[in-house]
Amino acid sequence: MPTRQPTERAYLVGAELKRRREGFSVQDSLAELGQLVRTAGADVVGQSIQKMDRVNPATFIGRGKLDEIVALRPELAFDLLVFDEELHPNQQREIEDAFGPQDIKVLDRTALILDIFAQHARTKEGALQVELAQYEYRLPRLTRMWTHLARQAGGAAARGGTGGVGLRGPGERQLELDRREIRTRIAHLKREIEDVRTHRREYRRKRRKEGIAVVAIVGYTNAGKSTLLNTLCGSDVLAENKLFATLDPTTRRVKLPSGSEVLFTDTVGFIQKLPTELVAAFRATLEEIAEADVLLHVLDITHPNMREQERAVQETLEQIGAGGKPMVVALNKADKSLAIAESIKSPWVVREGGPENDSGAVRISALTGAGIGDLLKRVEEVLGENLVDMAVRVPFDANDLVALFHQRGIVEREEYTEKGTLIQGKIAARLVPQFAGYELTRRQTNSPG
Ligand SMILES: Nc1nc2c(ncn2[C@@H]2O[C@H](COP(=O)(O)OP(=O)(O)OP(=O)(O)O)[C@@H](O)[C@H]2O)c(=O)[nH]1
Ligand SMILES: [Mg+2]
Repeated sequence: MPTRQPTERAYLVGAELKRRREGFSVQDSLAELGQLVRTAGADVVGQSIQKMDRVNPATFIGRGKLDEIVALRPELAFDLLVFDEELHPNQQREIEDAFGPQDIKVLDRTALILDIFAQHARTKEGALQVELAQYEYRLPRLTRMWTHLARQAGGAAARGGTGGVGLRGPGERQLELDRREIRTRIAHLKREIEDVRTHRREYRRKRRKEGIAVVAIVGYTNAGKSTLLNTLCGSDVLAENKLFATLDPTTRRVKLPSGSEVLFTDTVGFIQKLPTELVAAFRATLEEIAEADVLLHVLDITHPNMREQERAVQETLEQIGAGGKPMVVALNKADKSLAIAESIKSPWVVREGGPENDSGAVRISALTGAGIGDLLKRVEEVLGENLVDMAVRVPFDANDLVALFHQRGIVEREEYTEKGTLIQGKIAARLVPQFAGYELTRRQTNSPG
């Protein structure tokens, strides 16, 4: 009978730098790291925080602190040492060496996230992107730990077994490949991902031509994005109380209150300290967000770090060039929030009902469906808000544009002239670029009819 590997034990390390950037406190960040560790399948057996002026270039934390942690090992019997910040490959090596001849896996936040991604990728696109990110991360880190542990995992790993936290995914194959081969593999992956991007771009072009608006659901991991998509369209996208439950984008058609249909996409959640290389590797997926018409930002108002999460999402959006997009904010988990309204003293939580404030945030429960009607109205407003009065002359060889105006806009006058079809009416500003070159007049309007 196959025996299950015992659950790996992890010890967490956080650093409190004097010149700390804004956002999560070290404690909150470590708590989140603990959740990542558990999602990856290991237990947390202890943690240390070191206050320091600057990073030690050799071992990241101070030598004395590291020795303290080494001394704790016999008692706590941890297999993993997980740092909340990205480690330089040399630091990782030095830390491993500090444990002498005993094996220890030294991971950082990035490696952990990649590990979870490797477990959760379901589609070819997701798998390709994770593999690329993992090779790029591991290439400069072919340390004793990797080589030794991969050898230990040996045949089992080669047959598809797991090397435990931090070694899942392509890492198991890594030993058989030298650096040069890895580089070849990276180049190959990049080409394949480029194909995915081209395909997605083509698909988006088609959608745009048909005038179908796209709403991208964005938000911190575990905010409730997939639950919301499920409630919106009665689907059953995997929604779990796990970090990064979703990796691959899912797109569904949803009817707005006015009857028009739009597409909602649910995709990978964000997290603080997401390294740029990881964001870059996920470009094909993230472009879906960057090219959406409207972003629907789902916030978990019951999370004590809601504000910090909101900011982390905003920063990532800026990083992928989606910072200035029109946005609707959904204040999610309202069903749970009243009970804890007092404890977190959030201004979002204490007021009841409908649109919440000037920014137009809407309180909802993705789980019970409360507030979803209001939310969709708000989405519709933002999507169609900026109707413009426009007159165009469409040549006969571009008749699909005439059809588009009829399908998506309000045609007030139509005439056939020698040079093409003359149309005057109202249409959503987001569709205007499609008529480039054929426009006669245009002005902003405030009334929808
Ligand atoms: N009480 C309550 N729980 C919710 C609500 N929405 C989502 N949840 C729970 O929150 C957890 C995360 O939900 P998901 O929909 O998987 O979150 P997500 O944003 O898709 O997360 P990732 O895919 O991991 O980024 C699940 O356990 C959901 O049941 C809500 O409105 N109320
Ligand atoms: Mg999800």
